[in-house]
Amino acid sequence: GRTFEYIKVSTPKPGVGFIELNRPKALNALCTPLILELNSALRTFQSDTAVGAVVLTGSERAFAAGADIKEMKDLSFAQAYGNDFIESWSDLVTFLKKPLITAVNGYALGGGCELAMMGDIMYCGPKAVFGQPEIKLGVIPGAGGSQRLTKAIGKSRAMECILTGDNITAEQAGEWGLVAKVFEGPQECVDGALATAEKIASYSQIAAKACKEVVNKSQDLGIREGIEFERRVFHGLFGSQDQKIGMGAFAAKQKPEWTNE
Ligand code: CO8
Repeated sequence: GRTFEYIKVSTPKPGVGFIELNRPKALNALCTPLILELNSALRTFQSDTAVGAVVLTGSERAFAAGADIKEMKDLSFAQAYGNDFIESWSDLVTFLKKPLITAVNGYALGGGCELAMMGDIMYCGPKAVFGQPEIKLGVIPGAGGSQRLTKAIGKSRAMECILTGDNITAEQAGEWGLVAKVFEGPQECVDGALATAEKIASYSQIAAKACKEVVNKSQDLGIREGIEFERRVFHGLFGSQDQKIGMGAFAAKQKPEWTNE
């Protein structure tokens, strides 16, 4: 495969794509070339039929300490708006149809917190630190933080975090449901993410894709429309081979052999 400068890419378990942010000198600050590499790796995993789920992590010290402040400090409004600065970030969530687990250790600040929240499932280690410190730089979250953090932990807590720039601890993240699980150590967190990804990848990719799609719809639709959407997708799955295989295997007391069709 391709070699990257700012990320490490591997497939450590069956069906699992693994990306480690690797810009240690800048605490994985998200410079444009890093984001382009990340997009490229995710695109490759998206089209690789052997990959059923993806894990994204950083280092023990930092998931990512934010967008690269040195890169953006001299941007003018015309450059930021005119060139749609950071618009390519949103690619990350819109094109990846496979489940993405983000495993956070150390700093996940600003754009780093926003990137972590783009994960379908978030896990963290005991020393994870989440925050949206943009107000200290004279700006605001720019890659979805105000929306995703508010959905995740509620308005009052999100306002407090975003208006003060104060950090959220791993313990708070666990209590408030920002993350699905807080692990005992950084390695346990990454291993836990890989194990969950392996489990997801052992199922029909068609079913996993549909699960992700319907849960994500709950973020955009009202409850009645969301339930109708879910039912249509559920009905649609009766057109898949994997529905016949999965239910047939249950009835025959056998293990299903998915075809992803
Ligand atoms: N950008 C650029 N360089 C960074 C960043 C960053 N976000 N964070 C850390 N670095 C660099 C430091 O400059 C330093 O480099 P050098 O050794 O050359 O001086 C190196 O990483 C190590 O950092 P520190 O020496 O500061 O390490 P400490 O352990 O003392 O502190 C902190 C760690 C607390 C994480 C500290 O580095 C810090 O506060 N970093 C900035 C955090 C921050 O403000 N993040 C938000 C950035 S704004 C943002 O993300 C907006 C998102 C909007 C959308 C996306 C736009 C692209």
